Amino acid sequence: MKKVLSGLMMAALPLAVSMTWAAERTSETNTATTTYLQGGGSSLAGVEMYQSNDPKAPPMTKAEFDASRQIYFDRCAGCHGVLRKGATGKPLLPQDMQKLGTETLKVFVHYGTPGGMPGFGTSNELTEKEVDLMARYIQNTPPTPPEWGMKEMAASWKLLVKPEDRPKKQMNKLKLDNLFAVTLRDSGELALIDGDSKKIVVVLKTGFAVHISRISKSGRYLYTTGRDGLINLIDLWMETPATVATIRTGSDARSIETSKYKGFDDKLAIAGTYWPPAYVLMDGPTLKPLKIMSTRGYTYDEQEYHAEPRVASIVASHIKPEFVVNVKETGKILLVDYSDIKNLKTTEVEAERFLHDGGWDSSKRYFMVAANMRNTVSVVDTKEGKLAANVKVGTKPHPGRGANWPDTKFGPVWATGHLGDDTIAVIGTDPAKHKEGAWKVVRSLKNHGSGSLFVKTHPKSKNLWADAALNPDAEVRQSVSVWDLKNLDKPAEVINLAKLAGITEGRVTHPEYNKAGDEVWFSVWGPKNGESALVVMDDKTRKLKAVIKDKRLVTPTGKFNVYNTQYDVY
Ligand code: DHE
Repeated sequence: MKKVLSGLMMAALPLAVSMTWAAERTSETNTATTTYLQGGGSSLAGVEMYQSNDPKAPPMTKAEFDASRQIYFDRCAGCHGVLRKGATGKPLLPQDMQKLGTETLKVFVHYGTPGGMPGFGTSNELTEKEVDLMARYIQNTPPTPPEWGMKEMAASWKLLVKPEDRPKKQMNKLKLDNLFAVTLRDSGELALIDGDSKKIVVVLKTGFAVHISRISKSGRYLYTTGRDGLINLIDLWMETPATVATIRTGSDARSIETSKYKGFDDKLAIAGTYWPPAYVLMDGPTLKPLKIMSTRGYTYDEQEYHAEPRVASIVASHIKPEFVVNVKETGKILLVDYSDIKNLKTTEVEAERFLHDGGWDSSKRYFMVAANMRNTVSVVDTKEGKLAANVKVGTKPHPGRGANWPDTKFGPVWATGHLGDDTIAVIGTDPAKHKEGAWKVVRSLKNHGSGSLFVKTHPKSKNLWADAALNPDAEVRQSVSVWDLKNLDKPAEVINLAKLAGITEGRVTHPEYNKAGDEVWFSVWGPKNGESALVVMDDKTRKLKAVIKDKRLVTPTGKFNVYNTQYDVY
């Protein structure tokens, strides 16, 4: 904390110098990354919380406090944490903020910091009045959002169609394993699109700033989570697929998964929450909440207590009855054995702090997860239940679920792109037959820019695709790179997909293959009130195959092909 404060103090003096310095040094990529980390904003903004009356803090009226709270949860909580204890951003504890004082804090909020905080005043995201509000707000005690226990969860649970009232067989003619679930982020909806005809089957209402979808082991049920913790369970067998159950698992959430070990097909679901920091095990076909486990605890390294270690990615093992639960701030990976949830056994693996997203290696024994603020990919050996390696990669790795292929030189490999640089790190994943390259970066490919969110390939494909969706340059963020996996020494071909879709605004993101592995779909993620599209590329020829445009496709981002998600094909 001392270090943080002295850093802040140094930057604050003299004020005029610091103002120009901060403005000049805040790089555009940093800003884009920070904006991304703020994401859809926290759904906590609307939750009732109580104002403190710390006599040392500058006074605020209730209206001012409520307005600031809303701004804080929309724009700041993603990085600084709900309780302001720090996450990817610095801690903002009232006693330290009071030492800096309102005028200095206004400079930080207005101009940003060299560490990557955007200038909220210079970018016109906040007015002068709002900057002043925020400078005062962070000197006040952080209000604590309400907890969310079994009582609240059970009260929010809606079983809309009981299992016994659901179809006994598939009632529609859809080719379910080539269906795509597409996140329509800003409308809080999910579009189900037929992968063959490219037609929208249905658009379903989901949670706020809906985030990801996962498929049950049988491929019948689709689960999706909103950032407000609302889970929708969708039955794909109904005449028109529809939501059959919902539940609020918390007030801020990102992850959902279902049991995939044999004998547990469609049995259990698990959701992770940012607030309260926890995961909950649910009955798969109904979403009835069964058990809530808090993730509050001590950081793996310094053994300091952390009050809000958020649950980031969760994956289901295919080789054991286990969920792999990644706890961001404490840097712990929990292997949760769900075979007996009354006597829950959990293996706690020390990995690295700031765990975020990740996926399986091709053998599905090793889970590879980005600890983005530590420039590391942590590898867990789920067979042995221990850390296999912490691999140093580039700046802020962000793989999505990553990409696996048999490399011509290094055998099985897995790759991640980076938010903070323009490289793709290729890591060897076969310690048995390719020991030399195992858990090392064996290749570093050059992407067409920094700000990559997702990479993807398919076992049937000879291509690797990467986006650069957060790049500040429009041409770069609207383009993708594609490499020939048989000749990775050859530079990538760069294709502007937004142009192919005839869209001028927006970013291109999240490659996802169809079941056959001969098409790759990208989202052209336009503004909420503007035009968006999905672009389907012929994977073999790398030529445009289709553009899907529809008024209902509002801000499409993630796409989840049923078969590939069901079997973790990537
Ligand atoms: Fe995501 C996955 C968290 C912003 C699109 N995102 C994930 C996962 C986590 C996460 C923990 C892994 C889930 C899992 O596998 O169980 N995302 C966060 C954030 O905390 C963050 C940075 C800020 C926020 O406030 O939400 C954030 N994410 C975004 C976006 O802005 C993106 C680009 C657009 C959107 O729809 O919101 C976005 N995140 C995605 C997608 C995945 C994802 C498409 C799934 C990737 C996959 O292929 O599995």
